[in-house]
Amino acid sequence: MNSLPASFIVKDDVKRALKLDQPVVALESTVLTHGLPHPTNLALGRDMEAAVLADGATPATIAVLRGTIRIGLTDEELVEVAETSSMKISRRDYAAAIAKKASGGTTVAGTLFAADKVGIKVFATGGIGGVHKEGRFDVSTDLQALASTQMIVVCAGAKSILDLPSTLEMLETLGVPVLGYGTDEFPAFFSRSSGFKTSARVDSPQEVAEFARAHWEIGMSSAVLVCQPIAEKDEISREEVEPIEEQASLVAQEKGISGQALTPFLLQRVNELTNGKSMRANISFLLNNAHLAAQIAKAMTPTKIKIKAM
Ligand code: PSU
Ligand code: MN
Repeated sequence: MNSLPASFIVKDDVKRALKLDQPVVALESTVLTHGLPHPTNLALGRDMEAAVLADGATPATIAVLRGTIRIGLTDEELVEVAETSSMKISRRDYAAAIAKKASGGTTVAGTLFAADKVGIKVFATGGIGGVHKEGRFDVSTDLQALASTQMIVVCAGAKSILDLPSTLEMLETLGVPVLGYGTDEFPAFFSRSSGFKTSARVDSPQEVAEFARAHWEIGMSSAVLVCQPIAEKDEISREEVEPIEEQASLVAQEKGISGQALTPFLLQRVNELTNGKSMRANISFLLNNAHLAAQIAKAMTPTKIKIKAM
């Protein structure tokens, strides 16, 4: 952290925890700026931080505020992100945000970049981006970021609005291990099952930590993707959600929605068509993932290995 660029601001408690080798969990903020409406987004942001704290780790929500990259937010700053941020910031967008002194939520790829810069090793999100189904070539930079960042990423699978088999193939191509947490199956965001297999299975935070150490000790430079299925009580069955997702996808294509706007549009449309059920599901697994990430961060400390890039 010594040679951190001037545009980074690390919150004091995060700095201290990292210095003392205590568990820290990074949290993304695109889900706050583009995934959920106000004030649900603010409540979720606070609840995810509380979930991390409750399980013994320091939360570091990452966002860009008025041109500076923030690692860890005060409650006031969290309010600012939830109320006023406008940009969706992935890796290509940082410089634009800094130059314009703009604010925004960081995507999985954006958060991976900033968290890695300060030495955070565990990150919780809802679902990663991947290969889209609509129209021409649209592959989330999340996949490229996962291929090149040594981070444990806890998610509920890839967003089910995506082409899941192609997303899994891409993850394999890029050398990213996909672990099922307590399952052999790749979870599908709103549903516990997808019909596709993970590359390995783990059943405890300790097992995840052992896996990550083995992966990085031999010199692998990719992330370890931990996929925890949504809780049974909040699950939406594939039979129920798939036709709705197809409908949302058709509308997106009719309206010519593409690029960065596509994922937020699809998620919002699915939420309307499920009368808010998909948003409740989303919140449920985001919180569960924050809890699990904190437990994994604890299992990862003290950091026993020197983690080197390839
Ligand atoms: N998961 C959610 N809601 C979201 C996202 C994920 O439940 O809004 C965000 C993540 O930040 C992810 C991004 O990185 O959507 C992917 O966007 P794209 O497909 O444009 O790369
Ligand atoms: Mn895209």
